[in-house]
Amino acid sequence: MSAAKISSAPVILDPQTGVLRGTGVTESAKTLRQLAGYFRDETARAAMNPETILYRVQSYEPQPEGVEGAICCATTFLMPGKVGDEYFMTRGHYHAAQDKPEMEVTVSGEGILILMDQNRQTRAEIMRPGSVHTVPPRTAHRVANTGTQPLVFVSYWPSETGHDYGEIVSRGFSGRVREINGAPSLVPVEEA
Ligand code: M6P
Ligand code: ZN
Repeated sequence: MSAAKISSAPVILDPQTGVLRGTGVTESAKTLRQLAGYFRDETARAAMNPETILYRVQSYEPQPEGVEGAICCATTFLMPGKVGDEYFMTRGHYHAAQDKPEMEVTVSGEGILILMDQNRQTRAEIMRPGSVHTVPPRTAHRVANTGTQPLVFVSYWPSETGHDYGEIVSRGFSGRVREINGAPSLVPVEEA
C-alpha cells in the first residue's frame, strides 16, 4: 500500500503575533496622507507627518476579490495614536455584496469595533485579546486603537464579498471614537 501525500499548509498565521506568512500572502499599508478626510479634525491631521503609517494589512485571499469559492483572511496591525482626540482607525467600509458578513478576532492590544447599520445606527464592541466579533450583513465596520500598543486583529470574510467605501467617504460613520475626559467614548456625529 502506498502512502498518500501529506502536505504542509501553504500559509501560517503566527498565533502570538498575528503575522501571516506563505504563498499568496500580500501586504499593504495606509498612511495618514491616505486617510485625508476621514478624521474629525482635518487640521490636526494635516499638521502631522503624512507618511506616518496608521496600519498595515497582510492578506491571504485564495480567490481574487469578488470571486466566490474561498474564505479570505487578513491581519491588521493598527498603530496607537490619535488625530486630535480621535483614535487612529481604519477607513471602514460596507461590503459590495451586501449580504456578506465578516468576523474579527483580536490577537493583541485594545480597541473598539464600530458597527453601523444601513439606518446609520452605530454601536461599538470592545476588542481585547481573544475577543471574537461578528460583523452582520449590511453593516459598515471600522476599528479604532484605544490602547498604547499596536492593535492586532484577524478578519475573515467570503471571497465574493468585495469592499464598498463610497458612503464612508461621503458621509462617514454616525459615531466617532474619541478620547473624552481621558477615556474612549463613542460620540454621535451631527450631520450638516
Ligand atoms: C480588515 C478587513 C479588510 C480591510 C482591513 C482594513 O483586515 O476588514 O477587509 O481591508 O481591515 O480596513 P479598511 O479597508 O476599511 O481600511
Ligand atoms: Zn469588511
